[in-house]
Amino acid sequence: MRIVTLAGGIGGARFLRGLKAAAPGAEITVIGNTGDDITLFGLRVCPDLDTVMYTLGGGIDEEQGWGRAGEHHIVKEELAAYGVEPQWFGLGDRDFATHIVRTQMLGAGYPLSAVTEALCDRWQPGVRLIPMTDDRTETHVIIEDEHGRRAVHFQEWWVRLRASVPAKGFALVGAEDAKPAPGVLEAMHEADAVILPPSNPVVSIGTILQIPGIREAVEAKPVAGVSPIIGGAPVRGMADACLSAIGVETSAQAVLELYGSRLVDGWLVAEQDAGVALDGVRVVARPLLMSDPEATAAIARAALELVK
Ligand code: GDP
Ligand code: FO1
Ligand code: CA
Ligand code: CA
Repeated sequence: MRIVTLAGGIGGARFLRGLKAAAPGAEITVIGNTGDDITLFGLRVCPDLDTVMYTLGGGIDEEQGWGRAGEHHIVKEELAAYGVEPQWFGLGDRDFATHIVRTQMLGAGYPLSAVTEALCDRWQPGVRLIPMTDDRTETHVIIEDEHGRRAVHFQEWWVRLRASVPAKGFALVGAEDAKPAPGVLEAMHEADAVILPPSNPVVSIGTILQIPGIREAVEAKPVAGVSPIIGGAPVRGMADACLSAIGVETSAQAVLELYGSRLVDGWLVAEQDAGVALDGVRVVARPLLMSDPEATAAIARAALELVK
């Protein structure tokens, strides 16, 4: 079976571990979100790609959900001693190496998709990980504070401001001219099914769907989605702040309506959200907490059932 998934960071990566266990023979292609990407200290950082790569490759800091296990922060301390900004983004020493390799390869002219493949040679994630696009696209957040109405990089809003300043909207800068990375549409066309993990519907899945051509390719396939919202709240993170910014309620029902029946054919909700319904969509209620490998594999199996 050929499966394509669209994935953000933590929610996507954890689900993918379950999917690998649930479908051991399947060929899994992951279209990764690059809207979170940022250049810091001259280095290109791709948080969601790295979260997927480290999680599936066994290098993730399990507790934190992002960054490397066994991390040190000497470089960060030294940069701070020079007073170099930003100091609100915590890059670890091991993680720095990834960004150095990536930046060096990008500088030599390799596209991000080739760089990601090279990084995955080391991590062997067991899936094909492709960035949604090789073109530079970044999510910016429109906020209004004492400095007036302005746009800040997604990471500044998410990490520095902790989404404490309400977002008025999101803009994927560079989206209109971006093309899906090589392999994205091909994988989509060859796919038997597409699964949307419980990634952030706005700044992970929603971002990937903004790359011209991707939404149409997904719509053409049997698609099952897993709700990231359980009982009216995100399981972790600040997806509620993202949903309110685009005028969508934080509920499994509202996220299903946001995706719509043109995009998804099946929707997995938590047991306390049984009752969620939309014409043309098969809704199934199951335990949706990815609390351990078995529970996560069971979620993935249930998602696969919806597209069988
Ligand atoms: P990020 O890029 O690191 O924010 O990660 P994703 O976009 O891939 O996923 C974030 C979403 O995962 C959040 O909205 C969470 O609600 C959701 N999530 C995290 N853990 C779980 C879980 O155990 N079950 C479900 N259903 N959703 C989860
Ligand atoms: N998240 C934080 O909350 N604080 C950080 O300092 C931070 C650093 C960081 C470094 C590398 C990386 O791959 C991810 C990192 N994250 C950090 C997570 C990341 O900003 C967010 O989880 C996602 O981009 C939001 O989806
Ligand atoms: Ca993300
Ligand atoms: Ca469809």
